[in-house]
Amino acid sequence: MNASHYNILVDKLESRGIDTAWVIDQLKQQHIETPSWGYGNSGTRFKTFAWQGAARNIHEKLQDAGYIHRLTGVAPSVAIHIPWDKADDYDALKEFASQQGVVIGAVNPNLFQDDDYKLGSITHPSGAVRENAFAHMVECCEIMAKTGSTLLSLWFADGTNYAGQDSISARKERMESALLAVYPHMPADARMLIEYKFFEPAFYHTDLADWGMAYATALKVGDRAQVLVDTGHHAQGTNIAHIVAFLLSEGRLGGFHFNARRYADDDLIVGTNNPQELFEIYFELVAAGPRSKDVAFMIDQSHNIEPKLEAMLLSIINCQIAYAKALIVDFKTLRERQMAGDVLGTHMILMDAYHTDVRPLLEKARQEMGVPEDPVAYYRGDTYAQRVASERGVASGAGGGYPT
Ligand code: PSV
Ligand code: MN
Repeated sequence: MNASHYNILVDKLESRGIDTAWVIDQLKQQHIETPSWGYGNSGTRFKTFAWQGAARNIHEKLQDAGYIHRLTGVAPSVAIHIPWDKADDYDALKEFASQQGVVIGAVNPNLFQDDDYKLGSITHPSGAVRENAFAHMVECCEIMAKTGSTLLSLWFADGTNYAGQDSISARKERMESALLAVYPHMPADARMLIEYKFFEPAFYHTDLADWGMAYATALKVGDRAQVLVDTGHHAQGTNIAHIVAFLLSEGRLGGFHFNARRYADDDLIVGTNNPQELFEIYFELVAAGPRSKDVAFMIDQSHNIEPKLEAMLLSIINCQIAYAKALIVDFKTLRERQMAGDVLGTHMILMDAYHTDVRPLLEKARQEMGVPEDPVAYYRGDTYAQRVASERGVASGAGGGYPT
């Protein structure tokens, strides 16, 4: 760590009344969950390029996740997707995860890959298909209990392709009644996260197309039902920070799926083409204070041409940078200028934090956590990736995730 860079930054922050020790402490407590499917091969509908060393099963995914956590200190949990990550013995899986230094995080039922789900899952016109989808969600609640997970993370590919294909209002009612029925199956302390997406794979309407629909549904389902914001699931130009502020104020922001997008649900490395948007989101989270304490921060990305472990590291680091910038906002002066109606003065306070190089703060936090100060440099100098490449070779299938 460059001590003079760090000291100059600390002086600047302290002169504005920002407590650097508090900032470092917050950075050490940051928690970013990585997705099991980000460690396996995945691709687009055109091609999946197999990656040498990509994890082939849940054990290898947990092993990789453990490595990422050792390098960053802030990624101690892993989201799983069922049946991609199905195990015979969940006690053993939990134990294996803990040996890797991680825990099982959100459980994601897969309600989109079976042939039966062509016309939907819990909103399907056929009661028999709806029953199967419901049973799968209950199975996931049981897996939560066995693995110690407290998050049931729900995303539905349900929707229609053509006007008139099915009754939109009937589907809405099917959705609500299924979620109401699943809710009591969750472990007592668990939360249901309801994710929305405005299109894809359905192209006329999606049953939960936006945050408002997910929010209205959560209100009906119960106190522990909340909205999950996937940053790739909005139309161009949507102000995600506003959605975040609104849901936080309502106590219904359950969590995030972070990724970057330019066109559709691109699932690219977090913060690569939207660093300011990511900062604005973190600013709202910090501004909300204790109201954001239970928000689950998860990454949901799929790597097609990029090295998976390095991609995951970059996403985590970009979340750390955005958070650090939000933590150093001079909130006191900001509030004063807001009250004075100083339109550009307020904006400049925010942008000053955004333009600050916060990397010395992160280096300090990493030093105190006992992890490499520069995780990417460490990874590049380490043999882990080569070792797993030679041990695992090239998986023939998608390894859990997306079809080849
Ligand atoms: C859908 O696009 C999604 O964002 C959901 O979260 C799924 O669970 C995930 O991607 C993986 O397919
Ligand atoms: Mn998602």
